[in-house]
Amino acid sequence: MTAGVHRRLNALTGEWVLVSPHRLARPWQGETDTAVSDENVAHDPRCSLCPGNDRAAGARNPPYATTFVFDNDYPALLPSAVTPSSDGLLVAEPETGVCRVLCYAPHHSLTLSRMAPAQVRDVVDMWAAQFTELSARPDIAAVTIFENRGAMMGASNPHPHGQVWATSSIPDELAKEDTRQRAYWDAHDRTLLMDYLDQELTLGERIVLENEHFVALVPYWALWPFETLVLPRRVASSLPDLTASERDALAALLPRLLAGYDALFGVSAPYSMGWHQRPARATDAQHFVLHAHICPPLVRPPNVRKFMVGFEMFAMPQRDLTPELAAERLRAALG
Ligand code: H2U
Ligand code: ZN
Repeated sequence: MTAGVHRRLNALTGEWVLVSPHRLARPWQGETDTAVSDENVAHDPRCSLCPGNDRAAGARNPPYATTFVFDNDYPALLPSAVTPSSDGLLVAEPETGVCRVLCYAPHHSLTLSRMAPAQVRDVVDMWAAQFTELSARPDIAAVTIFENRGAMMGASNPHPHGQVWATSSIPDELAKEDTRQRAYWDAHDRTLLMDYLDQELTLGERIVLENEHFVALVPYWALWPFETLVLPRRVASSLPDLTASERDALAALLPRLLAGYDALFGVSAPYSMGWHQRPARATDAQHFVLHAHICPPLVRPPNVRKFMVGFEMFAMPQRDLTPELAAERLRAALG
């Protein structure tokens, strides 16, 4: 059935993606084994995230040795609430929250893809600590941890860093996934993402990388050409739920996967990565499995990007390369 044009259901969101494999009849001309050339600067005196440097708004970073978290100097969310307003169809609600910048390492050019697992473990622990702290606050409903990597994805700085935005409401993307997972639990007494993972592990064709506790796969419903989903093998609804050995497994899998992207594209791969964890105030989260979405914008190495325009903006997402082929190419790049 999946040889011709078809649409696939995103089981996590309930949305559809159009798949047009025949448009890829043209041969693949990309290199898959180009050496990754990237600058290697340990400390950039002009970088606002390097240890010891002044930031744009005047604060100075400490001489940090592992990870470093600071409140975003230009936060999109503020602690103070405005008054709600409602005038017919013109509805506005207050949104409060916290935005922080998460520096992964002191080294200015060390991407996650090139970090040792022990360093990535520090990053995993930092992410988990942010979730623990922020999700415990009475004014926070959701904690979104993400990373924009590379100029193509709008990152303002090559220094390895991500962000956390904690909001007083549950953002739509998380709300959709939470609702779908809860509905599946209510209907089947089973966990949607664990059933999905079982099915994928049985089929194998979309699995990219796996270890004792984590699996990376190109989801059946992937929107971006080489999008992956990183999943634990058991129900854990937030990063703090992970045991030490699960955190180590994640810290081993993540840089390998990202290095696979670097090898596939022949450049330090641009991407956006986002963690979905249970809503902060969830008292029952047995239905929710934490996961990361990693979405590189590239369709072909080294720099041909997939544009989410016309039909995607006004109708639905569409892709040519099948998720199965994308997984095959990523596996090949991983060697
Ligand atoms: P991006 O690279 O994804 O844009 O994230 C960098 C964030 O760092 C961005 O939100 C913040 C920007 O506001 N920032 C500071 O808070 N202080 C600075 O001195 C530079 C950048
Ligand atoms: Zn730097």
